[in-house]
Amino acid sequence: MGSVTLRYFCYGCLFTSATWSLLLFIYFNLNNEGYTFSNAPYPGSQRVQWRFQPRLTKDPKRLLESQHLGSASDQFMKHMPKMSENKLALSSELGMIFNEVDQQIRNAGYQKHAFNVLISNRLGSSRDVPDTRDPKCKEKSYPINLPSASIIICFYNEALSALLRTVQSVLSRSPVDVLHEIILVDDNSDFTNLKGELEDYIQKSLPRKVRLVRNSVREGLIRGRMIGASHATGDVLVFLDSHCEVNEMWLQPLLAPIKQDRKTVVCPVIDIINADTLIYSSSPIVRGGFNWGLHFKWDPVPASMLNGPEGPTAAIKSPTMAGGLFAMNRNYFNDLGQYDSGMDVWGGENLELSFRIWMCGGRLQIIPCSRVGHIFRKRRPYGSPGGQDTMAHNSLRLTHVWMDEYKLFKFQEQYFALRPELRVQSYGDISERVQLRKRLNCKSFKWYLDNVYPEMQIIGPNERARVQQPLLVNKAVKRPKVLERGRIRHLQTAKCISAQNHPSQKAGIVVVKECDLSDPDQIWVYDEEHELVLANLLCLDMAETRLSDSPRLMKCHGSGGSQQWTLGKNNRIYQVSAGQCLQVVDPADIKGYIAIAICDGSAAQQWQIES
Ligand code: UD2
Ligand code: MN
Repeated sequence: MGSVTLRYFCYGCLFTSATWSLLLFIYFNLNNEGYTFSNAPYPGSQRVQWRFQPRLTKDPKRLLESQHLGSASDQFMKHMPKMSENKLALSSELGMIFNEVDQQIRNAGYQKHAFNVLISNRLGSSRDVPDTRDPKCKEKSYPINLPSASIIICFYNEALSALLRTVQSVLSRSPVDVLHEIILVDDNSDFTNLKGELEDYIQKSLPRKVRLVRNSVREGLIRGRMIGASHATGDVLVFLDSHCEVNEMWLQPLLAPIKQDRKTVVCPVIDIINADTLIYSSSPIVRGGFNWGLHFKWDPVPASMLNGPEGPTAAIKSPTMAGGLFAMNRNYFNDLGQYDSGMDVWGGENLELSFRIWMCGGRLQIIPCSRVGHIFRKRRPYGSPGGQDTMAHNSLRLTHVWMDEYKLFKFQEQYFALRPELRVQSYGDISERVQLRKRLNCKSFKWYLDNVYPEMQIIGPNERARVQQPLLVNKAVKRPKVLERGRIRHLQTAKCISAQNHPSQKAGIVVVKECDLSDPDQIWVYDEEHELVLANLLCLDMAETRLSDSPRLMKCHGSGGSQQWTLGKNNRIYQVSAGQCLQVVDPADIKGYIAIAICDGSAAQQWQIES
């Protein structure tokens, strides 16, 4: 009797544990597929809101599309040491140089593209980006029957990984039924991977709605976009640069106002993708203006526009657009005269189109609930085929067509004073554009200034322009929070990082010296901006163009880059924008020189912060 009870008891246990195992198995599997922690912050990105996001979409069509991503990122990952995708995303050291190949990719990338291509390649063809929209945007709803969109991306010698990320971000963050097509226009690039490899990728990994058009000669971005537009069949044209990443729900807020009024042209807010770190961060809400040198600039938004009933989600009337990112009804684009095809390569087309929109009966808006990131580079990595200054050529054309009497006493006066040779430079035939202006019955430039851009002060020849707002710079007002405080000891030599001379001396280099526990001038602060501040005075800084120099002390600038360090694994101190690690040059040398070098985990590269 006893043994029977025992037997049934054992069966019971077995059954219960099998049920539990099954339940646990189901739980973990579902969980795996459901949510992963994405958007791990890089150093310096603390101001950005990070969030949990479903990694796999429930929409089968989009699921199919997202499965294609794997192969391309694998290819970009081939120089990466073995790390799981998740670890990589969580790593704050995405730019770390591990070997000569990495160094080469990084150097060639800066030379050819003027941004960190090593990081771009490691990110691969897709990643999550922080949702930078105002929370109120998430409460907005949009009509179901939105016009269909043709996305036009014209590129010249773009880094393949950046181009593919642009395309993949559009594919994964646009509603399938609204996204009519993506037209890539190759403006006769020279780089070989933009030929076969790109074609292969499009064929094998992208849906049919992505098409590639090749220009047989370099046309420049203006005629290039017109060629793209001539192939498009969607209701609305959406232009993007080839190094963008669109954000969550970016498209609907652009299409809705165009659906309501075909003559409304809209721009998203252009978020910042840092050229050195590829960190995606939010831009303040600003609008487009210009100065009399015909350079585009950002202006603050008049407070009255932000305090309306729609609050921070309201469309903002903008006198001009930056140029790269905007949406416009396709027929309206054609009716309004597309672009001036006499303009070459780069520059001025954005102001020309902005003036034309406003003066010929349309309007231009910035839509704060639509956000698109753009890699802002410090220089343009290409020239024009004949070496001409195309910005000057294009500006001459636009001033003669659109600026009436202002071209004489504003633009010419200011511009020609600095560039007298332009007085005699020919700018080609503008008669067609002048006729277009007549045919469209456009208003005067004075009307535009009075009604659209009254903030543009009429400045006399000897008056100086009003102080302008800085461009897209997020400056820290408060000092960032301290994470650690103490001496930084080099483990191998047991010496501490100190100023070679005095810690208040700007541009003075740092070296290792005997640690002196009573010396406050050896105390470093490591803060949440990833700055290393010595004696509460200056920041540890790397001259960006001369990586072979010693690290030095400079005024803290609060914008990362040359002053951004991470205290990483293996006791290393990693310079984020250089992708290298801090080391003592020669442990035996009493001069104690410090430099940055490829991170090899050696004893010379090991440090500890001691409070
Ligand atoms: C800004 C605009 C850009 C354009 C320009 C003025 C933004 C974010 N960007 O400069 O779109 O309006 O001002 O002209 O507002 N490209 C070609 N062929 C060329 C040269 C460039 O296809 O001969 C492509 C290039 O690969 C890129 C796009 O045109 O995708 C814009 O060029 P950019 O990124 O060098 O211009 P950017 O952002 O400095
Ligand atoms: Mn650009």
